[in-house]
Amino acid sequence: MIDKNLVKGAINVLNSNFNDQQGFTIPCEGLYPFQWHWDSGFIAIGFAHYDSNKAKREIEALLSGQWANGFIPHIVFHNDSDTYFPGPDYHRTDLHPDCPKNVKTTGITQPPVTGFVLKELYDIVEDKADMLTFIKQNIDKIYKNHQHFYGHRDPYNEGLVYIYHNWESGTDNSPIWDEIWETMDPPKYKYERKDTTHVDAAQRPTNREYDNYIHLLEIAKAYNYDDAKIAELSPFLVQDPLFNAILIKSNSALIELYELIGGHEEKIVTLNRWQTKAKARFNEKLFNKDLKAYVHYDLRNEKQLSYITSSSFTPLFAGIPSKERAYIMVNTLMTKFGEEERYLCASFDPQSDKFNPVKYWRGPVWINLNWLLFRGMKYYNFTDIAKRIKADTLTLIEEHGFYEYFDSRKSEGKNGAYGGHNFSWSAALTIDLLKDKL
Ligand code: 9WN
Repeated sequence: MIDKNLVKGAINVLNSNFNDQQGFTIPCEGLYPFQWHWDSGFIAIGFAHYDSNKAKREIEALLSGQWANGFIPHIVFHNDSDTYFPGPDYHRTDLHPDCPKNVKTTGITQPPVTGFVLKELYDIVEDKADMLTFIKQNIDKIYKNHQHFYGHRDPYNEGLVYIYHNWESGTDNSPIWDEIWETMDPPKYKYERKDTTHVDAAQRPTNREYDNYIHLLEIAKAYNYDDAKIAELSPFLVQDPLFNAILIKSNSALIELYELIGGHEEKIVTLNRWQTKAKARFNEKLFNKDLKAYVHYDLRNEKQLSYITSSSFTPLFAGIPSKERAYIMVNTLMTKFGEEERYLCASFDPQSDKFNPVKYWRGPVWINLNWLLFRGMKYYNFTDIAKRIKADTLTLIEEHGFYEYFDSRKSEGKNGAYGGHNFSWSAALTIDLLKDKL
């Protein structure tokens, strides 16, 4: 039974965050006033359930920021706003010859959701022919994006791509990065943070952490956003299981969509080649047998970063582990994250002393991660766990509203919602979860 009020509330959030003139949706007013890459993908899924035109416009607006070399940036600055740092003038992507000429963007990316989102849009809408026309117009742009990843972000030709900034991971303030911050000693930059004017500083990264974030961007700018130079010299170079799982899932979606369209055999052969290599290396390099979960790999310092986060389980979403391994991982997840007095799923190992239940990506529950895990559990037939993730997610939204992140501790009750309010992907994915029959 679909809760009509919740759907109505979610639609209100999405519609009021949608910029009709420019055809994109902000993640949340004030705190995030531009178009963000992976946010837009999740947002389009929400739109597809009630307004396929907006879903298409959202993706088109994101792709209007694509670079000539295929790169899709993490923010597209369609508009001006002084409520966010670093804003449109900071990034200087004009230093790179391939940056778009008509719109400003950043020179970092985010988890490449657009491929699998196109397939979701096709599956959701009623007018399949219309959506397929849209997909035909845009699918090659996503293919080119994946080509760029494997050509420029995989220095050892392993089938695994790196990220060079924590903001590329989407899980920006995860304790995973702490070991890397210890290898860096950035200057104390002078800039004015805006995020802590919108949200309690206790729920956001520290100033010293922000110095690291800015330092990595300064390095990229100093090398004119040249991938080869960044790969050689950036202190942050990580193969992230969430990022790579999303890329692999998007590869699968592109294969299915090209098959549906017909006549793209060469691309399908290439995509299958990428997939075989990527999945094999992923299983070999990113699984940690002692922790019984996938972990991040620090390519700069050549070592696994041995922590368990909610990202550790997202390979389920992309069908990467064998059934046996999936069973082992799910056992890890339920032992560490799944106790009765906790909502699924904390973003960081609740048994670790680095766990912080209120701070941005260091512990709270995020709705997009829950959605990925829900889908992963469903795919591997862990039906009861999938149902629990769905129920926990909807309870959090019902109790608090469409916040950005939530406390995993049930004992926090009414106090346990943090970050931005009327947050777009929380609304969009609530609609999708409510429509799911499970
Ligand atoms: C930096 C927009 C984005 C999300 C990220 C989330 C947060 C930005 C920030 O907000 O990151 O990109 O300023 O903190 O961590 O996942 O895409 O919602």
